[in-house]
Amino acid sequence: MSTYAFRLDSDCNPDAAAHGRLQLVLTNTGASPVSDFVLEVTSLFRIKPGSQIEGARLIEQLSNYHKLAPEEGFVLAPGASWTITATEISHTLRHYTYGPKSAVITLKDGTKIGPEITPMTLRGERGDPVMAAPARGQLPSGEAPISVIPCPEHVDVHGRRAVDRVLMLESATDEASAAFTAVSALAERLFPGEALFGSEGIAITCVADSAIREAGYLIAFQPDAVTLSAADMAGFRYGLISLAQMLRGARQHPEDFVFPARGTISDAPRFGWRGSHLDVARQVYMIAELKAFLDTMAWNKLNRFHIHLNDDEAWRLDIPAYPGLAEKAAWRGPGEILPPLLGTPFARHGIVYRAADISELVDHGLGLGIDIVPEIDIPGHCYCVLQALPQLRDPGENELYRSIQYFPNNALNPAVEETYVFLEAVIETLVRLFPSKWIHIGGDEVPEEAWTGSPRARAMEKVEGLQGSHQLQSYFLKRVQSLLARHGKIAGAWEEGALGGGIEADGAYLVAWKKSESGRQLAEWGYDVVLAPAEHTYFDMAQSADWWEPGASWAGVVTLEACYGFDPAGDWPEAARGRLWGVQSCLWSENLCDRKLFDHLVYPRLSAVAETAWSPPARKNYSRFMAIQTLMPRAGLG
Ligand code: TNX
Repeated sequence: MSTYAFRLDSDCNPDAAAHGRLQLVLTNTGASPVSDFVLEVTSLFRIKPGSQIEGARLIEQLSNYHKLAPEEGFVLAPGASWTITATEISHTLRHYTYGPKSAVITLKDGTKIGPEITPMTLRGERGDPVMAAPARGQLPSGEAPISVIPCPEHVDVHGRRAVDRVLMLESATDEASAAFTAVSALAERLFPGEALFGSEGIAITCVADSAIREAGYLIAFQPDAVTLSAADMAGFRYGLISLAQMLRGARQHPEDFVFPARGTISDAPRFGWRGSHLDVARQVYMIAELKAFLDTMAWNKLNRFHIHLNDDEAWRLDIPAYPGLAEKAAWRGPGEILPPLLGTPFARHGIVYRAADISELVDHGLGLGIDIVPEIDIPGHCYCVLQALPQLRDPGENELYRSIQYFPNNALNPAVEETYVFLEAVIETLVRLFPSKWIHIGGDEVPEEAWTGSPRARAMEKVEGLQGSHQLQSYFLKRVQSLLARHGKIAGAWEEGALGGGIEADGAYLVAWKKSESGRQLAEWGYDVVLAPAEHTYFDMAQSADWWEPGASWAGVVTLEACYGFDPAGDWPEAARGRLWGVQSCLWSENLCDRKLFDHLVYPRLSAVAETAWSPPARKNYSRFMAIQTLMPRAGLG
């Protein structure tokens, strides 16, 4: 019997061509020669469609899925290698994570063999991926000796109490007791066995005080008593989290931190919107993983989870009125409407979120004070939607356009009426499942040439007096916004939602992601704004320029210090400041087929964004942050 085995190596030489030279080297590590085979590979690079490739023919491609075959008659003998060289690639490859992520070789009899894939090298040099967490720094002198992130607004504490005891509720309002139950359960999930809360120990008296600001709290320490005052459930929750953070810090690093015996902490968030976005379309996330992430958000006092539910590469939410949609578009694999992409194994792979899954997630969030803000990304990023529901295309469309990720004709068409029937059904489902006041409708990265080949779109331009893709998009987003308004919902969109006349500012908010300055511009145009500038808050960006640091870097590298150093609205005029709702991070999941990267990319940058969103700018101090960040939880995925 023959035995087949292969290894797929890859290398990048950035100096050899405009975007570098990419080499794929398939070595036959088995005992039999092979011929007439094909190689399928997914990655984060994309070879330009129609470009010259040395050593191979590109016989099929969709975005980062490539099907390659050797020249006719080529035989790959045992021990020999087949080299493919491409010099026209989509973008400069800057980290090993841009390389092949999944692959399969199909022999002429149909046998499929998965090769061993080695991390992509730089100019032939091997290395080890960087996965180390940042080291703990020393607490700078003059800083209050408490281990609370985000840093509280006012701290004036003295002395220390013994910390071999747990936090216990002495007396409380109903709200405070509910907060105590939720925070103790959270602490037990995040730090099992650490015994932070219990029924006998440091007594906490909870007092309702309507004079305290929304979500704020006041802690008064005495040698044998702690009083926690707040006006609402969120305030009690955050006060209890701060107390638990102090207890942990004082236990683990008594040389720097105390659980105070006297004094006060008074605290309230700078912004009402303290968010994290996660792309659950590019990869498969189980509900349990999302809940674990929410737990870490809550410990950082973050309160908005923006869940990106669809993209070109998948549609995750079951829409009962369109049962075929998720059934088809949530799955990638051979013979599916989507091939494997971004590391998907060469077998059917995906996940559908049904009503019960969403309820579980929403309830988990509500218990932690986190609103789940769903995003349906339209009209762009809809390749798989249009594959699953081809009736949403203009049958007369006669021109090819590609998105930045190389998906062909991937935007819902504003001039196809059934689009709105479909979106009404989607919105009906979203409204039923997500209690959030906000529904995000995407609006990003629609190719400028979208719809130029659509006779219906051209006719609509005439009838409605519109011109070009931006104005068509504005028409489309406004119509969807009015569907949302009927349900009393506010529409969110990425900053491109302002193009071509834009979405109505009333009943909308925009997420500024391109540059720190773009948010200011939007605010001056009258939009409410959430800031998520890629150069500070995109966790998919690598943390150094090192090839072996995982991530992308189209927006540059986002070191922990650059992330922490983000100064929202620092130079905004007063009038624009009033439009700033807050700050959020974004994690796009292209690289997260390897779930082990999750913690490395997210933590402690999550805590850095949380401190920016919560603390007064004058209170921020990177050295103090570095001394505390190692105490913050990680989701532990993968
Ligand atoms: C841009 S940011 C996108 C996403 C990609 C991301 C990768 C935004 C609104 N759109 O489609 O995943 O870059 O960093």
